[in-house]
Amino acid sequence: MEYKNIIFNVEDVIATITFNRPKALNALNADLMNEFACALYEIDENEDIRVLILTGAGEKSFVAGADITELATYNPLQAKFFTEKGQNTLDKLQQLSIPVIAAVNGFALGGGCEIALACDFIYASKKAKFGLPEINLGLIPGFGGTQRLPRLIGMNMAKELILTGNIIRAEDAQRIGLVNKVCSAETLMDEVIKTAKIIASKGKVSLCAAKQAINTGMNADLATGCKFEIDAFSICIASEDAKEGTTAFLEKRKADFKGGLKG
Ligand code: CO8
Repeated sequence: MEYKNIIFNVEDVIATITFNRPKALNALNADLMNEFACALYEIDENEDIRVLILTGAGEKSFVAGADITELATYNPLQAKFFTEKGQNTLDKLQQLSIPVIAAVNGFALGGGCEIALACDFIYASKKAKFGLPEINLGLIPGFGGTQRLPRLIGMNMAKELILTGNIIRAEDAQRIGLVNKVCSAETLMDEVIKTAKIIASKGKVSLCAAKQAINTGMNADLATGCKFEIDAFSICIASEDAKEGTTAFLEKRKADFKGGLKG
């Protein structure tokens, strides 16, 4: 597919999707969402990709939310269709077998914040701002924000952000557990790539298993989560990567994981 509203780049084993409508602060219109969904399927098909990074084009914004010019024209049926479609895409993002890092370089508002919430973790530049300001439009979050935000930062903190529509700075987002690391604007991508490379150097089977075990456990009771962990651990032990990792330790050398899900 030819991408016009995102830039999809793969370098070595790290893929980057850059939301690319800088004049509209990378707001999510229907075309961009379709391209984003296609890119996620492309990534899923590519066994060589180990980590995905999401970021925004321009200096000002990650994603400033759904495109309000489109949103303003929707009737209830269209709103249902587009929220369902958007939620399916963010579910796909969350369930992607590889780890996903959001590099939030500016505004992450509404749907933009919800995309970041569906990533595995968030690094932000000092210039980043987070919020779910839909309440100011007479709306509520529609891409999973009412569900993922309380799971991440706790119910009361999420209620305050969603009910006030307040926009918070990166440092405050880090303080409440929304953001893992705050960097200068100049070093954000270097820091994200550094972490992506550390993750990419691990075995793919164990990366996928760890992510799936955490995701499954967060939506289940402790016993179910632990049971899933037993099964996932048992699958890891049979992989080439586990043979290499344990042998390398015993031979006192650095493991060289070849990766691949067939491993
Ligand atoms: N949609 C469309 N255009 C936008 C958006 C947006 N979300 N955000 C910014 N823009 C446009 C502006 O209209 C402006 O365009 P133009 O230059 O043609 O006038 C350009 O981007 C630059 O924006 P500003 O001049 O406003 O820049 P400022 O620095 O003054 O302000 C803000 C930046 C604070 C980010 C401001 O633009 C703003 O408040 N934007 C809207 C943020 C918002 O409310 N986001 C939530 C949207 S709703 C949502 O995301 C729901 C998700 C689920 C929906 C599911 C249904 C499908």
